[in-house]
Amino acid sequence: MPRLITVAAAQLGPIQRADSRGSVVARMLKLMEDAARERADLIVYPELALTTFFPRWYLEDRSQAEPWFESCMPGPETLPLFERARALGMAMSFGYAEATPVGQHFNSSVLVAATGQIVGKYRKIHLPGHVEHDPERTHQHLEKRYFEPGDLGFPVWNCLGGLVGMAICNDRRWPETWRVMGLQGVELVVLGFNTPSVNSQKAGEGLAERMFHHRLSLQAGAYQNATWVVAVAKAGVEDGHHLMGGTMIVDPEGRIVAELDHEADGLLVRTIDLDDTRFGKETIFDFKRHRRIEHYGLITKRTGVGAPLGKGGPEL
Ligand code: ING
Repeated sequence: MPRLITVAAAQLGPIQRADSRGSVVARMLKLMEDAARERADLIVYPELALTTFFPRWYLEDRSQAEPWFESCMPGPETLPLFERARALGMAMSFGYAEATPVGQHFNSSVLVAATGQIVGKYRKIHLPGHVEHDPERTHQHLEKRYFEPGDLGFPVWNCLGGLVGMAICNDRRWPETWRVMGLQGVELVVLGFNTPSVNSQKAGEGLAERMFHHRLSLQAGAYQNATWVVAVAKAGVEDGHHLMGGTMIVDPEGRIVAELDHEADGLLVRTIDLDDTRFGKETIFDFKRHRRIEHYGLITKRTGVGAPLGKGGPEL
């Protein structure tokens, strides 16, 4: 019996620094109505979906970034999203900047059931970029200045009749992200991203290379863990800074089954069968049968590169 769910990847075009949250929520609600017309069970929005990608701006006084953060979820400006999604019987996921009551700051995402209840929260673990202003860079990428590394791990939740996990942007570049969810049996990973189309430290690396690494990361993660992936961009030019598109749906064999080819607000809707993950999980990536954890110790013992293990001669 197939386990079908209709997913809507809801790409957002650019959000300018001067744009109000209300104007962004209105755009998100329009996409939700469009998704409802296509009978979507789940709508997925990008990373930092409520604001411009503010980590590009250096603020001497970090407290000046507070207006970009949500101190409660839902809050007065995001409640309409929860209420409409519940009325439409649609689950949703979106990214936002989270300020906690005890003064922590995370790049977070929520998974909300069709009942309107938050079933899961994820806090971005792999934060790219830097803390202080870097004059060597063509543009700043200050996620390490404004956010702390996530402290919730990479959980997977029972939702929509399957096992759903979340990741955010840079997380997709790290195989550990995928494998930890794979070891929980994940069947669908939803992932928002805001990816600058140029490398601030490598002038020659432009959109084509960025898109290649984006696809490579998603396809590898999907294939090596036999999971569906819905990856959703915030795209376009924000205050002169270009974010790439690349909203796409990847199947458990690592194939890109659908992709948006523009950088505006837009939907990509597909009905996927979570049972399509079974073959990979029961054969080539039957982790219980094939993995050899006795040889993987370095992965959790070492953070950075250390001494090679080879003794410089035949090991036997
Ligand atoms: N953005 C980028 C991303 O990982 C980046 C940062 C781009 C890091 C390219 C390394 C290479 O897609 C976010 N928000 O993580």
